[in-house]
Amino acid sequence: MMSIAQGIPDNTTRIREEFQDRKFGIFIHWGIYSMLANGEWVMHNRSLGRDEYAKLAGGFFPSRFDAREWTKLFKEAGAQYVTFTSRHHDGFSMWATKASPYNIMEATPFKRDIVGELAQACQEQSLKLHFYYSHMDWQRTDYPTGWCKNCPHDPATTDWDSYYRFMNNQLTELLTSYGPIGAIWFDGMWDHKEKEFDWRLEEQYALIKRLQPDCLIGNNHHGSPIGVEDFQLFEQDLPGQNTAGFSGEQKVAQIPLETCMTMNNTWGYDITDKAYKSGDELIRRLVTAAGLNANFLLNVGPRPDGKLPEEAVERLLHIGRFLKANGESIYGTRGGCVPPQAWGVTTQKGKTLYIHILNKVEDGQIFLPLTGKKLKKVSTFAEGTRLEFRQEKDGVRIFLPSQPETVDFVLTATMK
Ligand code: FHN
Repeated sequence: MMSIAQGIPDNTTRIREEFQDRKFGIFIHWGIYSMLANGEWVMHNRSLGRDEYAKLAGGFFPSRFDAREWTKLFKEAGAQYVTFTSRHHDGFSMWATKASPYNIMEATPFKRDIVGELAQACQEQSLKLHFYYSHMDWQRTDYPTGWCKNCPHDPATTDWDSYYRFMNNQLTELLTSYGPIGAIWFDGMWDHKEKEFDWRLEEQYALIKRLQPDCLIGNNHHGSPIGVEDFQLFEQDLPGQNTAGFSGEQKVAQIPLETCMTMNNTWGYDITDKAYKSGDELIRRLVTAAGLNANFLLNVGPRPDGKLPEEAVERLLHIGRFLKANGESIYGTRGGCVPPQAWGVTTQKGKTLYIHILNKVEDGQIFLPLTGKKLKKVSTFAEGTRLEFRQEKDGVRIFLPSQPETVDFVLTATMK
């Protein structure tokens, strides 16, 4: 149902808020590229021809894949949703698609519907399932080649209408075969930087909303949100930053936000990439994202045998322990009314302000620029110990006990 006044579906506020409440998700980059153990761009980066690359599928047999083991771990990590690469830029589909034989059932000896198994396992753990779906395709000959020219397409076979139909058929399958889907997460549109290229998003987005009105749409086009997109994406950066160079000119929009990030430097499995951020560092990013009103989508790149790298498992369990103890100050919150400070960030739920002290405070006190608001009570979140505070002209000064050696020293403040 559309609200005529606004031209956006009536359920929009509800589904966006539910998404914001979930706060923490797991991104999974997995495909036949994992066999080459050099990231998900290996086909492009090593200039592998499409025919040669496609032969990898014949050897894809992830004998240790167990969707239930994954989702049990994600749940233990405190995640509330999972975003899975149904089809990445290499064009290989990880489900039983009828739109192309280049898929897990027909092109591999594995012959198990990985998306189907994951959908089932997510449902069992009450994890929302989101689908990553690449707009760009390095394999299909009807895809009009853009900026990524490693697999040049023959102009004679390029056929945008056919490719567009193919994508919509696949999206229809994904949205009609695997139960309720939380979001479609597009990527790769930046392959066509020329303004006149028309991706016909309006029609595609309408199809998604028609098939599943509660399905959110996000698009990693590295620009400001377009049309009915429900959430804005930031890759390897927190909202407002552009250290990784993917955020371009986009300004932080007034819709839900999501930061996606790798644990090491690569999305797909890379056997040499051991540059993992520490568990504490990942917690800091998650908490900072929450303070900036954003969800945090943390990536894992499963190995070709279907197991998750041990480094990833260890970090997920570490985050899980933190969220078990401190989840109340993260889930269901929004960025707090105090903007990020040198000492950390705040999150908020109604009149409760959660103060996350992420950095060492030298003089035993922190100042909250809280104009026009007064505090009733401040205590430590873990023990509930009452703390002294002083209302000043421009805010509130809180006097801290000795700072514990934890990554996030959480305080709870009640506002009047
Ligand atoms: O090219 C992809 C990349 O492989 C990965 O999927 C990331 C995830 O945000 N997005 C693209 C780069 O923007």
